[in-house]
Amino acid sequence: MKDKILVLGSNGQIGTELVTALRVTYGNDNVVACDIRRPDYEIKNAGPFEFVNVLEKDILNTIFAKYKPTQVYLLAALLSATGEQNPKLAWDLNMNGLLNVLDLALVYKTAKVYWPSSIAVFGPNSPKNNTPQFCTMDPNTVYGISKLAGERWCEYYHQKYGLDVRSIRYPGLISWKAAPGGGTTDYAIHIFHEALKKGSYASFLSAETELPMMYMDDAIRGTIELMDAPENQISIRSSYNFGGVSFTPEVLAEEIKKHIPNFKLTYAGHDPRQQIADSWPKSIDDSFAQNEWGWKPEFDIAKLTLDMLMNLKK
Ligand code: AKB
Repeated sequence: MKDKILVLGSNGQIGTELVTALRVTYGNDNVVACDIRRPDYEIKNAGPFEFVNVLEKDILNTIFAKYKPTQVYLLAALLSATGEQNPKLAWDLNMNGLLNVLDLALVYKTAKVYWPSSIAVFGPNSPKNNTPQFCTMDPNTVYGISKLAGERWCEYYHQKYGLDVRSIRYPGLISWKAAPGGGTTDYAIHIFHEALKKGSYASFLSAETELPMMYMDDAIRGTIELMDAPENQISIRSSYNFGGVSFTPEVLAEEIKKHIPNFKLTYAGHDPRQQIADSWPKSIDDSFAQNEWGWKPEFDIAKLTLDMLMNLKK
């Protein structure tokens, strides 16, 4: 059967790049971009686009009926920082959006569903260094709580109904094509824009705050590799730990200085995102992803810094 793919939340930081990558493999007409906002010119003109709010189940149903997707990627979500500004909306979107998609995937016999989780599922009592796949998880943001609950739902739909649902716990994602979506890790994108524009950046996280990060090229490749992996290589149906690099604002600033020698990092002062960052891991043990479906990141801090600066300069 020919693949037909829905990407729900296609206009966001991940969706923008995922749609393009999937269209290269599956053909423009077979990847349907869906969002509540009008997409940019490139996405809209390359292939099909539908206005969809994942909370409107009837409309979502008509989209499933129209395309009968073999794969669905659900990316629509509120992230950690914006989630704290509107906790009820974050819970509603992150949870009911997922449940609507899982239900419709069963009705329309969708072969595979992808749903992203996050390092936000960990909390203040999770181990901070090399955080393992299985450990204490006590998230204290509504985003983290919704991601942890979502992971349990994914595993439940797999165990109870046999749905082939796959997931990754993304670290902070660094990219230049689309704007970041309101997360705690967004400083690692703003810093590049400001370095080129002003030669300085006032960070909302303290200089020594270490967090797991990943370049978007790695994240897109890893996501598609997980979706392409044979079913018998996937033992985890909640969500896989997924490692890239780990660094602090200070270490990233040092790397930027190799290209912009006068670059200055300052601290913007108290920000609620610091508390969120302090509750998250510093680094991730992703040995399940490595051993089961061969995950290996390609971008270290030097390579991603060079690529960000080169592309943003253009
Ligand atoms: C955020 O900061 O909220 C996201 C994430 C780590 O899931 N980038």
